[in-house]
Amino acid sequence: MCCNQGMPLDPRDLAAIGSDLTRLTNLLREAHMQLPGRQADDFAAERDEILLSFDGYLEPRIGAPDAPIVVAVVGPGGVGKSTLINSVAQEMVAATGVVRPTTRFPLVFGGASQSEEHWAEFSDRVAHHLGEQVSSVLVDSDLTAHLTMIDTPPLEENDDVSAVQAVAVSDLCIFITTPTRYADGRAWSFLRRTRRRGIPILFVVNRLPADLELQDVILSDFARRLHDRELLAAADASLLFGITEGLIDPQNGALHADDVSAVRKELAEVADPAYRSGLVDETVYATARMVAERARSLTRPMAAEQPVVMTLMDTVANAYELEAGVLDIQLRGGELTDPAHLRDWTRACSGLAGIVARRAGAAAHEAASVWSKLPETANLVEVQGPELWRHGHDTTSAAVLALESWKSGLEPLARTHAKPGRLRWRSGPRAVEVLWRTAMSGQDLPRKVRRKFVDEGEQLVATARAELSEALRNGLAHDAERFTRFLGADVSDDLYHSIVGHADGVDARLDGLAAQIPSAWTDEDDDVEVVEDSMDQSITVEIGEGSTVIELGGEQLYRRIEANPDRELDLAAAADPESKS
Ligand SMILES: Nc1nc2c(ncn2[C@@H]2O[C@H](COP(=O)(O)OP(=O)(O)O)[C@@H](O)[C@H]2O)c(=O)[nH]1
Ligand SMILES: [Mg+2]
Repeated sequence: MCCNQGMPLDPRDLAAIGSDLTRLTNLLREAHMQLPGRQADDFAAERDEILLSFDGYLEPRIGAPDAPIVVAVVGPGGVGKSTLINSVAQEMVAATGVVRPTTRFPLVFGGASQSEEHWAEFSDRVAHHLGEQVSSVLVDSDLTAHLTMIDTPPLEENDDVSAVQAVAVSDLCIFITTPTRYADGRAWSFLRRTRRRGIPILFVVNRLPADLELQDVILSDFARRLHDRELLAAADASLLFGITEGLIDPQNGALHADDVSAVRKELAEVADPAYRSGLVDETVYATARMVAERARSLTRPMAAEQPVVMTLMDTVANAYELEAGVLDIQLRGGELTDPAHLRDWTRACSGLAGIVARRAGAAAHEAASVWSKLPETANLVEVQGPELWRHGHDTTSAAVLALESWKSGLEPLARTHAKPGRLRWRSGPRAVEVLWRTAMSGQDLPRKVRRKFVDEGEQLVATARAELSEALRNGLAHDAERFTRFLGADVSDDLYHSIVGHADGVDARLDGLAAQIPSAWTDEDDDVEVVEDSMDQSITVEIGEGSTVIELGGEQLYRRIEANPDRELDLAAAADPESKS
């Protein structure tokens, strides 16, 4: 099956894909939605899944293209995942059983002869992504020297986390099911997710009845369903692997090697160091395509929420600005401070802070009433309850701090406006006392004091008052932050433009390499060309020019299942109703 595979990718090309992806994923790590809620959660989940494709697979695989092939075995409970692994190994590697679930935690099955360095790196990565409860078994055989398999808990357990993570670190996925389980809707969302990972999926139907006609009916029906969901290149039963119900050897929990010869042969081929690069290139290529495509899709909701974020910010800014304007007018008219308070700074300060808090409360009420009517924030206002409708609990103390800091700036200010030699050091504090009262009361400096300052102290008072107004605004701004805190940190336009730019860059590089990738479909599936090769009695089916090759040879049917990496996928697809079963 290895002809038509093209030249393996040059290591420099692989490394170049790796550095393109490093730049893209580093940008992606900063991507987030600003509006809280379900969309933000979905966004974060999608972003993390894309990053997992890179951290869990692309980066280590590109770093070690010659490391053994990793195959994840996934499927519903009790369909024979563990049995398949034992059958491939012809050894009792994984416990099997009818009491479900027998496989509670992922199990990694590798070769004793694999390089220690590789095994250590791989075990670390698997433990990191699949959890510490992963166990591993090393078996010495020709197959496992270059092949690692991961047995996983049943799909319906643990919200499929183990299976998703196992697929995340693998080169190839074997999905196994049975005639009674294949139509089960539960698996579709998982398979769709697996497809979005960009990994080839090999479909196995275990425990088929011996009747060949019946087998064909079952396999054809499954193939049609898979094709309908774009999980299989064609509605063709020969693209699937069937295993006839056989006797299990109680010694090793395995079927006879002959019963699983097609699967074993396929695995031996993909793992063979001479041809391994075909699968590695293909999976790296498709996964990188998916990363670029999904990264680009993620920028859409980020960009789309910007006008909404802007409106929400404006609402808050306007409400608080209105109150700040009122404070300003009252400050100039000297109406902010009760003349009785002017005798004592502490009273004047706390009285003014109280006014700031009341104005903040009015602004909060206004902003909350607008936010409560907008779909993006209605829930938020409800969840936060009465808190958003009035000023924050620390607004008064924040205003006191702002006023104190204003007052402590008055003496240096007074000195900069003093006529030379007219403000002695000793009289500084005295000037401050006069100045804060003057600023708050809306009046002018007393005549005796005016003489000490340039411009009769007019500029000094104007500046002190402007700074007081600024302090009051700061008090309001502190309160307004309670609203803006709900919105995540600003996302710059640059971020999503950069993500799109880098995703396009990855695509452009992949376009240049597509000819070397056996399954890089460039056209729709109808472009099927059959190339006869009578010499070894095999038929090569080529889908699209220089692209997917499915080889059907002699009595043994070698089948290759490829996922089409070129479809548009976005968040809407991820939220497909079928996935909510
Ligand atoms: N007779 C027979 N039993 C099978 C076959 N495949 C699986 N089983 C049995 O089905 C049960 C579940 O298999 P297991 O491999 O543990 O399923 P898993 O949950 O998918 O790992 C075990 O008792 C197996 O021995 C088969 O082809 N023939
Ligand atoms: Mg099992």
